[in-house]
Amino acid sequence: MDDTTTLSLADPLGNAREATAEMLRSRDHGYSLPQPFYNDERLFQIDMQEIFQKEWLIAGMTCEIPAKGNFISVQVGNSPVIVVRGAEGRIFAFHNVCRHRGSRLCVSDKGKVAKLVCPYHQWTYELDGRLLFAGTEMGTDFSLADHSLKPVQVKAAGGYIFISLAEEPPAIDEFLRTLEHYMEPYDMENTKVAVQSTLLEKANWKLVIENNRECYHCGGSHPELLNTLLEWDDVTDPRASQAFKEQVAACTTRWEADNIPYAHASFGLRNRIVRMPLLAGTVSMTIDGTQGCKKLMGRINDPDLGSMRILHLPHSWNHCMGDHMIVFTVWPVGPQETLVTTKWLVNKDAVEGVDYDPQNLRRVWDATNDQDRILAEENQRGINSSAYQPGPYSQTYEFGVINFLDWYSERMLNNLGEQSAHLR
Ligand code: 3BY
Ligand code: FES
Ligand code: FE
Repeated sequence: MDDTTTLSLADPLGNAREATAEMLRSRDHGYSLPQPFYNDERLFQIDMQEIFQKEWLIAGMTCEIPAKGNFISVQVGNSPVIVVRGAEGRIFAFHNVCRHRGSRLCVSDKGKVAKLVCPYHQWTYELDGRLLFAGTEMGTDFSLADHSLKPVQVKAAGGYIFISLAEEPPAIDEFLRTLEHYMEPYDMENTKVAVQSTLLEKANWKLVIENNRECYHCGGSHPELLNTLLEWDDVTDPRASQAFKEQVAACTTRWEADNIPYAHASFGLRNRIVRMPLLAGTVSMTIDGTQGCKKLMGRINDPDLGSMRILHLPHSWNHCMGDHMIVFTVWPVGPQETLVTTKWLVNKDAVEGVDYDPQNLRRVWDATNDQDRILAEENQRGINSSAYQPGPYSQTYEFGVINFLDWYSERMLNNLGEQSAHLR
């Protein structure tokens, strides 16, 4: 059936789109958002359509699908997506939706298959998405070629796999080239996920990101993290002390000599990379600040690389140290429900129980994630009150939150504008 002949329901979100745009146009800059942005079902649907289905998202790491037939799957709002390694090392991404009657093809988070076989009636697809087999029951004029899996845009760089459900996603290549350069010392093809976690938080995804974008709350909540993390993201931070600036100068001289990228790189407000030292005398985000993995990553031979922080809006932050790296991704589930996945990566040749103890590796961020979960959930509970009104962010402590909301607001207004232009 031709798409153009399909009947469609009138856009049930029409009024909500207008109201959303208006609330963003009239919001108080530097203040938290009006309540519906954090708890309304329609606004959640609009976030999904205008942000998560249009942006590039980090589906996982290339080292998670090292061989032909390896796949990982993710859930972008209502849309399940599968990322699979095909022939000749190529990475493909597809909607995880069978072209017969729509069943999900891959039901697990990861695995290995020879072909993609639907569990419902066994339609069988090649790893490049072509339908190979639909039995003889479909009749003689059935066309296999017309029923390939629907592709999803995919790009890999620096060990990361980015997907986008948009037909024309935003430009990302310049950031990816830079990411590739910054990740070069890590030799990402020779890494592995040592351990991972999934945390369901009863809070809107924007509260999870807002919480991550500031360390105003760190002193009150994160004793384990503060054993090693210095909260300043840059020497330009007005709160940065002289001692910190001197530490940065000493570290960057060493990194420069080892050809380890560190300089601040920004791509609008969407992406940001910078390497910053950890607390003097510590080298890794472990409870005591010592290495969590004895074997360093890639070509790295100085364990003291601080932490390279990578921000990718709308949904990921990362810490790359000398011995391991941590990848965080945020997946909205509902207006007040969000999944946070954390992956700890180490050198592929590091031996569990000898070079690293996964329980030790994960301890700091397990504690931190759970503390942040509680903060986000309490934030959500208060915001749901009839008494909530947007409150002011600190310009010095919470500029990262202001930046995130500026980015979000700009994207939403831009995308909602496109929408109404189409309807006109
Ligand atoms: O991701 C981080 O390292 C920290 C945790 C809390 C604030 N954020 C910048
Ligand atoms: Fe997939 Fe029938 S729904 S084979
Ligand atoms: Fe936190």
